[in-house]
Amino acid sequence: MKTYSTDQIRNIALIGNTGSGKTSLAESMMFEGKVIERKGSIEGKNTISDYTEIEQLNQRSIFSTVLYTEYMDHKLNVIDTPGSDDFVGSVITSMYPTDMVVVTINAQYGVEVGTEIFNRHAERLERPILIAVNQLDHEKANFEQAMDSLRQTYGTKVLQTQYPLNTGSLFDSFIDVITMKMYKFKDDTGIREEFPIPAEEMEKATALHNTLIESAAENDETLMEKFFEQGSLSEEEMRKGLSIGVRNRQIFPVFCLSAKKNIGTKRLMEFIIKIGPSPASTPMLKNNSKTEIKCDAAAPTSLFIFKSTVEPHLGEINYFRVMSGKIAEGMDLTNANNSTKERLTQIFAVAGKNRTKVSEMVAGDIGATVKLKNSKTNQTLCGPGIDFTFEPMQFPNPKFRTAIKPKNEAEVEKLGELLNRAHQEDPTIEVEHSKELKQIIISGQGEHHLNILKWQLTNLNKLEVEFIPPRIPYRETITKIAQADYRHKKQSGGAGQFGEVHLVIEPHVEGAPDPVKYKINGKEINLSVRGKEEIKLDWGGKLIFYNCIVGGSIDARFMPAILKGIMEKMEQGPLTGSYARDIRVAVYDGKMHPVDSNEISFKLAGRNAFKNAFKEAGPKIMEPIYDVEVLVPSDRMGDVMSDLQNRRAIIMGMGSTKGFEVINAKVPLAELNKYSTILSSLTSGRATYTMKFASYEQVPTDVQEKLLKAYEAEEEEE
Ligand SMILES: Nc1nc2c(ncn2[C@@H]2O[C@H](COP(=O)(O)OP(=O)(O)OP(=O)(O)O)[C@@H](O)[C@H]2O)c(=O)[nH]1
Ligand SMILES: [Mg+2]
Repeated sequence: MKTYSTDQIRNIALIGNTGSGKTSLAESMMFEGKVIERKGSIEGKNTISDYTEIEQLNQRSIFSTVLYTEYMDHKLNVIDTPGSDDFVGSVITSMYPTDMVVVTINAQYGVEVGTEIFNRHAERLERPILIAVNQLDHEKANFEQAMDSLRQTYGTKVLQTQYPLNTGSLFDSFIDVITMKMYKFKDDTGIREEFPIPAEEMEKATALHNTLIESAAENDETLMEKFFEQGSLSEEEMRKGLSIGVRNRQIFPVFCLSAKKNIGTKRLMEFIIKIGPSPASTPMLKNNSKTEIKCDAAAPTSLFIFKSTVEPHLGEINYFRVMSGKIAEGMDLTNANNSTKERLTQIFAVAGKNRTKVSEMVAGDIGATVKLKNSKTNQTLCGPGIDFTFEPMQFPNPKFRTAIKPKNEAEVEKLGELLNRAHQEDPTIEVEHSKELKQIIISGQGEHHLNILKWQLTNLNKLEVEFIPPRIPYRETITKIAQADYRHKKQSGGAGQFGEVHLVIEPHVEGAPDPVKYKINGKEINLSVRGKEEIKLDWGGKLIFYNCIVGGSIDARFMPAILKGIMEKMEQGPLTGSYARDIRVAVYDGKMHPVDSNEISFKLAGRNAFKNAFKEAGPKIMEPIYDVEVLVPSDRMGDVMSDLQNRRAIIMGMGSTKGFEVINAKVPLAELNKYSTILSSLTSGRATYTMKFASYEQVPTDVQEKLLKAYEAEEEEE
């Protein structure tokens, strides 16, 4: 393959609802660019993009696939993405290295929930948008209805550049109002004939053409002046205006397509090449000193790795975008995130599982390499003279969690390694080896997402695993003041043990003054604070420890042991064994024995005094509460609301955006188990949500009772 210069490269990501035809469109593009000789199909399980076994089994994309095609002396890098919200991670990693997204719309349904979800990410990443209304050959295709839904979602930015002359199984021609021609296609060969616009279409085509010229003019002052003077623009001026409008996200042009019959693919590619942004013209990732690195082939070399995976028989493969400069086979680079020296022993242009070796690549191009020692997704490789990293890609919070264990206990280490790798390949899979819950917790974007992981572990890694309900990380705290004394005494042969601790505990409130005096059960306890330790707990909240010993009733050297005993109980709370938080303790008196007192004795005395006081101090279980935002079509609002109310949700607000209702609520994590699956079935997959940890709150009394009973039963079992 020849080396393409920066301005001969275009990078696009195909995004859209599942089933809209992204993979089929990619296939059609590869076919038109002659990267493949024969066009595969989803049903034939032979597309170049969906080449993995699991994708062919499911007949849908699960991973993003890097592809390219060559057309009009340009290299078009195309990343095909999955359309299910469960795989949003791959959609995001595909948008970062590309300069524009092509949103595919199923002409039967118009804008769908997936369109909406991924559009939000495109908006956040400020990616220009082209819209491909696909499947116009489908019997139920309805172009006008699809256009209406597009206008509802994207507003006046939607700009029609084409319209079909017939839809359904006979679909074979459309009018293009940029070139002002009619294109007619033969069978599904992609071969097209050009005709003048038929007389009966002239009025409609001219009106759309004029709208298009006006929109093009609006993006540039000189063009606007020209337009007012002459009432029109030359073809070149129109292209310039469109190009600016597309790049600035002011214009979202719409194209007519049948990926299946190869209709419209070439016109779409021509537009991308002639009008779409070149890699040098769009703002890219910023580096760690917040400067935007210009996509300039003459600058020093930098690469950003946006995807790492393991391919059978090949090992780890890293996909990158050349952010600046040039790379050549054999080049030495440094990983700026971890200082590892890396060599690009081979560089590939990639089309699915087919890799073509190339000798060099310039800024803006997308490729892959193998055999890097210590580099992965989100890291930057730099050539001589520079040393910076690009800002890492951001992913949404997980929304489905489960505990996982190997069927065979002995394989727990292997599971750990494989999960670690899964996270590296897909950063939206999060893994936590929870000491607290005594479980391995994995989280992802949905049940389907994690079931795919399970399938891979079982079938590709030959590791049988089970999903079990995840425990909830409860916390314990107290609500009032309590006092306790505890004497630890042991006299069984040899040296004895003796320690006695008197303490008061009370809820910790941020900013409260140090305690001076307590009145408990009519008894007054005066304190004089000698020492204060403020411990920020790893699991959230604080423990404040006051040393208020006067007159040497306990030696200062025993205080750390007392604190240690208390910390042991903080780590395994007296109610349910969960972590305790937000408590302050004042140790104000005690007793020592001249011979038998030692650290162990005081640790035990401190621990038990704390435990006894805790039980008297109105102890409460706290549970994690999440901020949940649900995006739901209006007609399903009622079902979703009443389901939320059954989950102890507190509704914080409601609103609507672009045809969807938005519900904001606070919901206990314990009630969110499998929520993504349930929401999906309540709304036929048309709703989505995000969740984010908000705070710990006390559980209601009935829930506390249940938890206490469950813990007792568990203790007895052990
Ligand atoms: N009639 C018709 N069917 C199409 C067309 N494009 C795709 N399809 C069919 O629609 C289904 C989904 O196509 P895909 O290309 O897998 O859609 P996708 O957007 O990649 O879907 P995901 O990978 O699940 O996100 C398949 O059965 C295709 O054969 C088209 O232009 N016309
Ligand atoms: Mg697909």
